[in-house]
Amino acid sequence: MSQPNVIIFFTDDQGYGDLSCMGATDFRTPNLDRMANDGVRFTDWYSNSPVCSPSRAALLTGRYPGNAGVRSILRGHRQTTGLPSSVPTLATMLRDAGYQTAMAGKWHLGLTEDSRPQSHGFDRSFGFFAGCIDYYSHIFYYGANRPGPGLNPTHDLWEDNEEIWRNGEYFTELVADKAMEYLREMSATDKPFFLYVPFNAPHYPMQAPQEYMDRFAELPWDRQAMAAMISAVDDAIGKIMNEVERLGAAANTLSFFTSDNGPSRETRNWLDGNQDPYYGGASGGLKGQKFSLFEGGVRMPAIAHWPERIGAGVVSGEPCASMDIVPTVLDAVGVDASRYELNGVSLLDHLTSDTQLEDRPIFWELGSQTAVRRGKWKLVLYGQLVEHEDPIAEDHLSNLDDDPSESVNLAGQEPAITSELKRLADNWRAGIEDRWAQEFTTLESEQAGYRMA
Ligand SMILES: [Ca+2]
Repeated sequence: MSQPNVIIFFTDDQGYGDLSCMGATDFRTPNLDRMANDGVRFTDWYSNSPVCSPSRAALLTGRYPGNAGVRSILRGHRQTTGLPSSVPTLATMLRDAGYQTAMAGKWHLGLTEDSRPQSHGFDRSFGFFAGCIDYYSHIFYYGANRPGPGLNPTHDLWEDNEEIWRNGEYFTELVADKAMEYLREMSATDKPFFLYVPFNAPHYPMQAPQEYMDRFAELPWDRQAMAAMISAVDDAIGKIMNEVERLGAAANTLSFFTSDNGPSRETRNWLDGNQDPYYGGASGGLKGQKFSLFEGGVRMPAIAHWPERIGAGVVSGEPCASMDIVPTVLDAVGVDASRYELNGVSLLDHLTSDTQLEDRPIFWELGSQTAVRRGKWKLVLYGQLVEHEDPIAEDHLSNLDDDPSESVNLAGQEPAITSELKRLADNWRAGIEDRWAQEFTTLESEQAGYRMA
């Protein structure tokens, strides 16, 4: 069998509940629903971080963010360093295996030339490098009111390291067009391809063309804008998947869809002149938002799709994480994963023959928060619900089988489980801190605190 093509679709600040196949009754996402019906939909899929840059680092390297050199949200000025060039990405790994590689969308792993997509294995790249842009002017407006460079808004749209201007064109639609262009280019050769499509939507600013807003005219404004932005993403994914089909590559293309972190409550979404929180994103009843290590911050909608190898209509309840995509793809492609330092595990047998995964703990950290899930148990240390707020408990233990919304703290009732998980989490966190101090500490000055956009 020939090596599969690989596509990763990634959304930004999209909550667990915000697809119609994940239970949203006020949204319509027919293309993603079809992808889920034709593949595997995950109920217990996790991002490796509740914020953008570390989550992307884990997705592309197969490592915990702290082992990949990116632990916090990266800044948006042009001197911002990011993912170290010593850390291999899926693009470098696949290019070494003979693949063509392209990306269209949001990078957010550094702006200096040595941290950009082209320095991390992508042959072609289109999009922006900062954390977000205005969807029509492609300007990063969020460097203001901070010390250091980047005080002014900065234009941020690039193709292959050349700055380009497409003023007035909606970014989600530009991403779809460019992804299809790259697909056509790559399909004209006999090499397999890897296409990475990290949409900026539905990250703030909440902007969508009027035709998409009109689809959800019955919703309140904040929810309407979220629905419209995700509907535009859904249309873009439908167009890209149709292009894959038209090019004759559908059967042997392994595609993933997931989001980078939970829904944002930041006041920047709203932009109505008041500093009031935004409630347009839905975590499907889970606790916490973006920035939180409770489930709402890190549990994500996710789909795997590969017509030739993966059965249709499967729902997986195995705990999986974005760092598992790299080892899964390497396994599918036939590359020896032991060549690389990886923290994720291959999901290939689970996806293709429904075998269970071996039990393993999955860890998270952000600022003073640390968390671990093992089996049905989840322990969150100093867990916050949103940014800028105090932790709600020093130790918060949940049984996710019975209580996926982590409403009851069982730490007092289950001291043995709590102390065992706390030991695991503290050991893991200490390892991350040691590694960081030895290998990545010089990067810290260019990484923003976790409060920054
Ligand atoms: Ca994000």
